This record gives sequence, structure tokens and C-alpha cells, in this order.
Amino acid sequence: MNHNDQPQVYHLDKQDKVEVDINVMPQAEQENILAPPAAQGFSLESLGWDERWSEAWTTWKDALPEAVARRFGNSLVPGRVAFAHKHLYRVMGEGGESLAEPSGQARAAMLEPSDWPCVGDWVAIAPRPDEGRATIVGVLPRRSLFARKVAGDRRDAQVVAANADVALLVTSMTQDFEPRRLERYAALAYDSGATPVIVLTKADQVADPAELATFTAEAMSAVPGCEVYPVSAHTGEGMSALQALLAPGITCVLVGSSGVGKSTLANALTGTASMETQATREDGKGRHTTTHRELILLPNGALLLDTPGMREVGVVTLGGNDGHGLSHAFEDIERLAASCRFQDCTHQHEPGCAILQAIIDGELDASRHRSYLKLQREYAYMKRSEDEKARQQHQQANKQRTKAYNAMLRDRRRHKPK
Ligand SMILES: Nc1nc2c(ncn2[C@@H]2O[C@H](COP(=O)(O)OP(=O)(O)OP(=O)(O)O)[C@@H](O)[C@H]2O)c(=O)[nH]1
Ligand SMILES: [Mg+2]
Ligand SMILES: [Zn+2]
Repeated sequence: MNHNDQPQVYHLDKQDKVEVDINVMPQAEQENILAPPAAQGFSLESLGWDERWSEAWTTWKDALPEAVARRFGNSLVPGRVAFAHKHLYRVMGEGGESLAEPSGQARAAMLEPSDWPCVGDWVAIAPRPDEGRATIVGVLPRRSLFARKVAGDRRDAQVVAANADVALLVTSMTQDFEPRRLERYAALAYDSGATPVIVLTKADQVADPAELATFTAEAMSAVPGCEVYPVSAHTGEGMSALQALLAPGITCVLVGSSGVGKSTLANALTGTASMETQATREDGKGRHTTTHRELILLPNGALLLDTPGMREVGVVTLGGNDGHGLSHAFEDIERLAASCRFQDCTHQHEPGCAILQAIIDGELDASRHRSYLKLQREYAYMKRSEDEKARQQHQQANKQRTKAYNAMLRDRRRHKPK
């Protein structure tokens, strides 16, 4: 993320706050971030707050540096990020909705792009009632974080949603359907800490019940143990089963390719047309209609986070996770691997390989096996990059320490009493 790509929007004031000038934002973004503030506040419970958050809040507050506690201590209240635009956030809380920016001290602690607040995050804010804004003083440790590799050659992680309990992996039962892609989404979801659930949309486009059953079965074998919900937002088919999953206080993030019907689903669940939707192209591909992520409250008390369609679903090894999502998403293969003859079996040519045997016996799809190996390579590659980055940071820190030490020695020699 380039934090400086719109420098004219931000400037620091004397108190070290980031000032964001809304007037220079594009019109659509202004409208999004300035969505009409709620007439009254939200109960924290309605935003997903529970006892564990309450404990996390106390722990976080107790660990505040003294100077920060002195400056903000009594005014701090929890809030949940509903919308983010660069470094300006719309935060929901007991006092309603307010625009908030991180304090200078909070920014200094945000070393990685993924440390910045993200939609779904619980943050500590100090309201500035006279300005109608708030200062973000810190981000509570996340319970889950859905991230992927940024598109293109860069290896950085892009955070998509914080603190989702459920990741709804949305794909349509039309041209988009691709079990190999579902596997990827599932690995990311398991990595995130959220529970994946597969939603197969546009059931009304599938006339034959046998065909619908095939889609469902294929999705189930792509992610063993994952629940699969075939639905149609247009006819309402399957929607009540999905509704039942979305319990009050539960946060769900919608992820999937463009055009699969994420926003249509969000609108069907809210009973409004708050999210813009658009017909897919001739070839069935979406038009990337949704351009921002937003946390919305559903009438039944659940929270839903709609996201822009993803073009690429690259894995990341954020914060030390190194592929447990892969093991989860490919439980069947990992189980087989346990009975390979060699412990370091690469499952590609070895005699006594239980995986290759399962393929020969027709019990395992060869393309699923290829997909597993490919993802394994991607995780290894990302892990190496992360290690390399850590090594460079370590080296850099050492260099700085040596420099400081030498400077200190020089200084002492200069002032040595003769
Ligand atoms: N027939 C049918 N069409 C649907 C259904 N759900 C969505 N669609 C259509 O699919 C198209 C794309 O829907 P969107 O909701 O905009 O898709 P999206 O996943 O939000 O796409 P992005 O915002 O670009 O990521 C629209 O024309 C919808 O009307 C459904 O259940 N049945
Ligand atoms: Mg959309
Ligand atoms: Zn093997």
C-alpha cells in the first residue's frame, strides 16, 4: 500500500493528528464515507462486542504507555470500523458513527500496512465532539484477519476484513464455478481464523435439480467438511437456510470473483438496495461494481461485510502462519499423506505414495492433487520471502546498532580527559 499516493488529502496538524480533507476526495468516495450518520448510537453488542472483547479491551488499556493513558485515558471508547478510505475511517460505536483518524502515536506503531485499521476492526477512539470527529488511539488485537497477496508481482499482503467469524466463499453456478479456486479461498479463510462457508449463487439459472446436486457435491469435495449453501437471491431459494447461519452478533465477510452476486446477496439479506449491483458481461465475467468494503448491520442482528470482486487469490503468510490453512483445506490429502511409505514423500513419483495410489484407484481427483502441490509451492515461496524480509530487517537493525555504538565510542574518545 502506498500511503502517499494522495498527499494533498492529508496533512498533520500541530497536535500530530492526521487531517483528512474530504473535499478533495472523488465524489463517490465522499458519499460513501459520509453516509448519513446514525441518528443514535449502537449498542456494542449489536456490533459484535462480547465478553472476550471486553477482556481484550481491559488488557489493551492496561498496557497503554503512561503518556498515552494520561492524554486519552478517560475519554477512550471502543468502536468498530465500518468503512475505510485511505487513512480516514468511519467508526460505529455507542456515540453513533464518526469519522476518525489515527493519532500520531498510533501511526508510529503501525509498522506494516496490515497494522493499520481495517474494516471490521475494533478500535479505541477518543471522540472530539466539537469537531464531530474522533482520534483512533489503537487497534485491538484481531481475532481473525482475512488477507490475500496483492494482485500482480508484489508479495505484500492486502488485508480484506478483520474479525470476521465466517467467510462466505461466494461463487455462482454459472461460468464462474471452479472447484480449484474454491480450494484457494478456503485455504485463505482457514488462515484468517474465520470459518469458511461456501455459497453457490444463481440457483435459478440451474433448471435441472440433478445439475444443482452436482455443483453442490463438487463444492463439498473441494473443501471437505465445509458447509455448502445453494441459493438464489432472485427467487429466494435457499435463502432462509443461509439466514439461519447469520446469527445476531456474528460477522460474515463475502468474498469471491466479480459478478458472482455478492452485493445482490447483501441486498437480499438487508432487504434494501444499499449496495450497487451490475449485470455481468457476455462472457459471464463481472464488471467490478463494488469498489469498497463496508460493514453493514443486517435486520436479524448479524453483521455483513461486502467486498470488491477479487481477480487473483494469492496466498500469504501473514504474521507467521505458514500454511495451516492449506492443511485444513486439503484435509483428505494430508490424511492420505500420513500413510505414504516415506516420511518425506513429495507425492510425485515415490513408490508406496498413498496419494498417487488414491489417484490410480479413482478416489482422488488428479487436478485436486496438482492444485495442492501448486499451493504448497506458493506457501513455501511466500514463507521464503517473509524470512528474507525478516533477515533484511534484522541486518538493518544490526547495522544501526553498530553505527550508534561506533558514534558513542568516537564521542567518548573525543571527550576523554587527557
Ligand atoms: N439469475 C440470478 N442473477 C443473479 C443472482 N444474484 C446476482 N445475480 C446477478 O449477477 C450480476 C452481478 O451481481 P453483483 O451482486 O453485482 O455481483 P458482485 O459479486 O457484487 O460483483 P462485484 O461487486 O463486481 O464484485 C447482477 O446482474 C445480478 O443481478 C441470482 O441469484 N440469480
Ligand atoms: Mg459487488
Ligand atoms: Zn506420497
